[in-house]
Amino acid sequence: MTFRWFGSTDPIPLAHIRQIPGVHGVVSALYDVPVGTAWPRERLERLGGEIDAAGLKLAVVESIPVHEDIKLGRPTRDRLIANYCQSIQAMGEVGIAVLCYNFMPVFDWLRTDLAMPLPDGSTALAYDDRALARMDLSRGTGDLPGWAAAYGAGELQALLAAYRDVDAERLWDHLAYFLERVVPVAEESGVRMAIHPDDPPWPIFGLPRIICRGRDLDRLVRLVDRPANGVTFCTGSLGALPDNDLPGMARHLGDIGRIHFAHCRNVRITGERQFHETPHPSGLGGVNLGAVLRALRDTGFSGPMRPDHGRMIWGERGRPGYGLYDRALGATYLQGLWEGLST
Ligand code: DNO
Repeated sequence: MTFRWFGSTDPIPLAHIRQIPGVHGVVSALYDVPVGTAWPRERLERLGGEIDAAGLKLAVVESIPVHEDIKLGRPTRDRLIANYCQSIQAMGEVGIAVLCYNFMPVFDWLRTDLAMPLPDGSTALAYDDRALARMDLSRGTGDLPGWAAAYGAGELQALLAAYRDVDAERLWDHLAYFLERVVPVAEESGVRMAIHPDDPPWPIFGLPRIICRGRDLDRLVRLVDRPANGVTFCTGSLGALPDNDLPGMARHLGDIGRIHFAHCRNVRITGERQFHETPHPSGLGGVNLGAVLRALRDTGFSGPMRPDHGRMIWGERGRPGYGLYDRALGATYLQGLWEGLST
């Protein structure tokens, strides 16, 4: 079992993560290396050393962000892909076996409400496509909830304009171009690539999103049909689409050995392109985590797993979705399920 840690700026110290029963691995990244630059091996070593000193192990890098020029297929992509390969080689040298990344244009995961009150007095992340339509992008990403806000107004408008020429099929071409070059390097370096599904799993702001459904994950693994080209099975992202049969998808991808990382959380769909996050247990949301874990176990999954977003409970304040308490409850719940399946 692993737990995400945002490095020295994370309000949760490694010492607290160490006290969550059964959590031995940490999922982290070098957050201050500019996107597109190769990650220095010494920096990764230092991060790994800090985590080792806390009695844990750096198990997964999440993420090395993919530069927009690669997703746009611009001529600069070759240099950027070479840098990406260097970062993967550095991971291999330091002994980190899994890389979680995504191929979402401009925005990573996105919510329209970071603190939706639930009846029990906790708050959760929520998404509603109608609220998204009211969001104002004219001032850049500064006001948007969710992740490292990155673009000023002019820069964002220019990027959105550049994507007008990139529809879903072109984005697939650009993903294939990237993976054809990166997967062989990952394979040689002993690193498994695990693409994160798009979250939410549909186009936003007119930008294509292509990793949303079972058939997309199938197409992804076939783009470069090598064991190192796999997925992060994120139950929350995929679970926001009612026609995604998560246990079936997990079974299929697990059978062919392409699930390299599992993100486990739960969501409740409340309308068309509208959902909110819930506590992890199956009975409290729309995702049957018991059935997903059963599929993972039946197909021999042995990779890292982490509890994904939690609610804010017990008065905790912190990084939306990434508080300590509810994720720790998730970690123990998931281990209970797993133990139940193993006995
Ligand atoms: C959200 C995360 C994502 C994920 C990236 C992977 O909480 O699961 O931001 O880290 O999409 O590249």
